[in-house]
Amino acid sequence: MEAVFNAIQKSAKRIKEAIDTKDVGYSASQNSSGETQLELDIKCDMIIEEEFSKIEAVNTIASEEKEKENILHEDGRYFIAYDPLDGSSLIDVNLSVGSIFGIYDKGFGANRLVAAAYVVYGPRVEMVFAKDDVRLYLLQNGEFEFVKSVTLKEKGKLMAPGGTQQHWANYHKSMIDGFFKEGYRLRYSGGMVPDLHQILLKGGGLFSYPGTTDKPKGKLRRLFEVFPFAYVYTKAGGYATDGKNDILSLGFDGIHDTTPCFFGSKYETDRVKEVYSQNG
Ligand code: AHM
Ligand code: MG
Repeated sequence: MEAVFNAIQKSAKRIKEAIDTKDVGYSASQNSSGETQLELDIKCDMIIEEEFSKIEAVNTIASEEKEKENILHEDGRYFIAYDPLDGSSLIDVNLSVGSIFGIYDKGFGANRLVAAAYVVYGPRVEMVFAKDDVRLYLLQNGEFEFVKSVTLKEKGKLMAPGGTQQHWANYHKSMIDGFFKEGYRLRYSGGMVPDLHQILLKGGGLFSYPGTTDKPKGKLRRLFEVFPFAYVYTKAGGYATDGKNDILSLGFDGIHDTTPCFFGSKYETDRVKEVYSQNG
């Protein structure tokens, strides 16, 4: 695991360099969700693949930017699913983006997660690594330095409501309105990494990306995005649900499968489960 942790750190430093130096242009190819890939996405994907290729313990990788998984070392135990540059369309407007990693043992699946990590490329570069606990690191003078362990409070103050409101279910809208009436403050950038990072570091709240009339299974991908953050939030003392089930109990159909998802502290996620068990 130490080697995987180091490979993530090396990738993050190289990706930061790529973000700082590479011109952003559109490439001709599309990823498997049908979006035009930015050249930078592809570059970041290659960086991570290169770093994991050097680690014998990594059996297979699956990337949001690749249609299929890729076997690296048949005798390795770890299966790693990653989103190399989440929210990459935000680069154009100079908002924060991130990389997300789910580290699975001997095959993919939420119940096989043994660690998860993400990196935020913002005014500073920070990494959160969750295994037994959740640890925050800051990139300083070329090295990631441990800052502190992170835990969520029982109840927070921030609300990050994703998805197109026009397509929200009425009960979802009432639930979100209800939180705002209780005094929650809107904090939503459109990048799940900085949005979830903010809620985690400020002690709690709710990030949601529900199923909508146009996208009943949500937008966010289980293996690359949702399972890793569910692991981080759960280890930090919070919870992640698809509305009814614990995210960490879900299966998946295909590596690009998506799910509605809600991440937060206990108070807010209990409310989600209550509302969604009575509706939908
Ligand atoms: P991406 O992996 O293609 O960058 O998409 C994921 C991002 C998340 O960071 C964010 O929460 C979500 O897409 C926002 O999507 P939208 O603006 O389409 O609702
Ligand atoms: Mg993504």
